Amino acid sequence: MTGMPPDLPEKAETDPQAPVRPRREFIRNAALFTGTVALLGGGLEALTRRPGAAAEAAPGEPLAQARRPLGPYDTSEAVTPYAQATTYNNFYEFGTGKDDPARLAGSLKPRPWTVLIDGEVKKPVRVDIDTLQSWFPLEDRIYRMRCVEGWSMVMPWLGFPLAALLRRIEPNSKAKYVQFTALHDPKQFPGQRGNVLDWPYVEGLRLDEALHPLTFMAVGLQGRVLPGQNGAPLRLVVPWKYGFKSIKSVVRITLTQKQPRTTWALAAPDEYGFYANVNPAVPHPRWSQATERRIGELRRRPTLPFNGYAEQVAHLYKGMDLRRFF
Ligand SMILES: Nc1nc2c(c(=O)[nH]1)N[C@H]1C(S)=C(S)[C@@H](COP(=O)(O)O)O[C@H]1N2
Ligand SMILES: [Mo]
Repeated sequence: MTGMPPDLPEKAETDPQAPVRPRREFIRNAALFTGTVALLGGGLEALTRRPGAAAEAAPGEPLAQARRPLGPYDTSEAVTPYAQATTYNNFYEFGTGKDDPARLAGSLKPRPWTVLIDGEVKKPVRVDIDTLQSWFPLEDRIYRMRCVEGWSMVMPWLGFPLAALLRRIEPNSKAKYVQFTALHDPKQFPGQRGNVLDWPYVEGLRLDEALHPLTFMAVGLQGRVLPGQNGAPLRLVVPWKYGFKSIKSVVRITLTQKQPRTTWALAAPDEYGFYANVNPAVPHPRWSQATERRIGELRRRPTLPFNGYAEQVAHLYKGMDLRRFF
């Protein structure tokens, strides 16, 4: 599928020669701009430390409310309003339009849901999502999210570090990578009735990336149960990589010896790589990565190396040619 433009860039925003953004879009953005209020300062409203709480609530329903100071992994930047974070999405299993996921997410049934954890591990397991969630205290993390298309958001996730799960299932000495597989079910995912991508969506990380404390498995967003359009009931979040690495609706986590195949690298190998670390110095072959538009803002802002997480993660890539490992 070489002719197919993967991760369609927002033409009007990334390509200076594209037609001027439709007026409708402009008005929407202006409204967002004035509506963007920092939810932080005193702390984030939301989140629960009660294991299993997310399982009892319906999607979009508030979880137990709590306030807390910002943690070491949180950004203090203004959180993207929930209405935007849940209506402007990439989730090709529902379709390629930004509004397809929110419109069609009702067909996804996040319960019951089983996750298989297997491969090079000492304790493979097939586990129900509610049981899996109950193994860990739920934490929250306010992360930047940067899509390779050139837009970004600030997302308050609720979930647990992937490292906690990996410690529990114990990778063996052959394990070098982690592969993630999303649900493949055209009955629940209308977009899978076509072949815009090879299904199921797959992603992967090197084991040390997977074990990094920033690498997160989300089950909630902004204090609510994760909505279908954001990857219910379980999605990966890797904040220093382009958004496509953060695979949604995960059903399988497999430890492997070899570098796993990943959906976008398969779809367009000259445009997307396995590592996909956010890097403003390396343009996508068809557009620059130097700047981004934070959803809700009018002006573009500079994109930061590793999406602003260089201090925490740059050491993972010492000695690697970062241009090559896009
Ligand atoms: N299974 C699956 N996961 C996916 C995608 C997808 O199409 N299918 N899109 C990715 C892309 S390109 C981005 S930018 C993020 C968007 O996450 P969000 O909609 O929660 O902001 O999800 C990623 N995870
Ligand atoms: Mo993306």
